[in-house]
Amino acid sequence: MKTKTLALLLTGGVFALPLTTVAKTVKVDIPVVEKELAVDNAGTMQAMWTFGGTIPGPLVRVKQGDVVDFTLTNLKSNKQSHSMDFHAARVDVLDEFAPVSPGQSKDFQFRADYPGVFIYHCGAEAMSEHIARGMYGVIIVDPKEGYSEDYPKPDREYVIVQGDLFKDGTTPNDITQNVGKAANLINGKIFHYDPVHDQNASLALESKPGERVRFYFVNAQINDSVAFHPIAGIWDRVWDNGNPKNVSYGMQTYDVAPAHAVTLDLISPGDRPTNNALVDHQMKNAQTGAITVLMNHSEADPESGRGSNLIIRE
Ligand SMILES: [Cu+2]
Repeated sequence: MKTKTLALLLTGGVFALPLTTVAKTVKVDIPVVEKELAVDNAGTMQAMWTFGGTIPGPLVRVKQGDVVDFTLTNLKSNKQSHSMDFHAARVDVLDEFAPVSPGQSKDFQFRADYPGVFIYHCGAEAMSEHIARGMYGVIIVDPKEGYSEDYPKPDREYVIVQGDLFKDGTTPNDITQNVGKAANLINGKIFHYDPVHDQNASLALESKPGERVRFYFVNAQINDSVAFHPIAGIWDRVWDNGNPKNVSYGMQTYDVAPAHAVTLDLISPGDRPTNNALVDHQMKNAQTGAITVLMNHSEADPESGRGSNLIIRE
C-alpha cells in the first residue's frame, strides 16, 4: 500500500520566523498500520507494526524554522495503542506524545528549531516492543542557511536506518532485555542492499566514482549502539546529529547510540570503479544483516539517491 502522506501548506505570518526564511507549515499525516511485512529479501513475512505501512516510516523533510503540523491516525483495525515521539520536537511528553487508541487520531504542532537528522518512534507501552516491531522513521531538518563551505551540497543522499529483528512471538520483557534478537534490519530487511552476503538481494546503493555521497544514518535498535564504518573508505566528514556545527573530518568508525542519528559523507576514488561495504562493525550485527553495499561506477542510476529516492525500496 502506497499512500501519499505529505503535503505542503503555505501559511503567512502565523509564526514568528527569521526574515530570511519563508514561514512554512508542513502538514504530515501518518497512519499507524499493524501488518505482515517481508523482513528479508526472500520474502519471509512477520507481524510488524508500522508508521505508514513501511519500515522505516515515511521520510519527513523540512527546513529549520518550519512548523510541522502532524496528525497520527491509529487505524480502527489495529489492536494496540500507539504514539508518536519526534526527536526533533520540544513539547510535552504527557500531552503531544500520549498514546492514541485504535480508531482515534491526534494532532499536534512543533517548530523544527534545530537542524539535523532525527529519529521518530512510537513511545507506547511497551516502548521496546513497539520500536522493535518497526515503529520508527526519520525526519531531516535542513539548515536554514542552506549549503555552505562547511556543509557542502552532496551529489547523492541516502537514508539508512538500522533496526532489530526479534523472533516472532518474543515477549515484551525479553525484547527489553535483548533476549530473542534474531537479526538486524537495514531499512526494514536483513541484508537489504547486500548482494554479496545474500543471493536474494536485488538492490544496492549506487554512486559515480568521486561523487560526494551523503548518508543520513539512524540507529533504531532498542539497546545496541552502532559502530558505523565504510569498509574500503573513510568518512570524509561526519556531522554529529546532522548539525552543520558538529563536524568531524576523516573518520573511520562512528559510534551511534540507540535512538541517535548522524550525517556522514563518503567520497570514493574518482579514477576507477570501487565498492564500499557500510557496516556496523559490531560483528554480531554486521553478520546478521547490517551490511550495505555502495557501488561506485560510471553506470550509476541517475535517479538513485536523488529526489524522492533517498530510501531505496523495490
Ligand atoms: Cu506503537
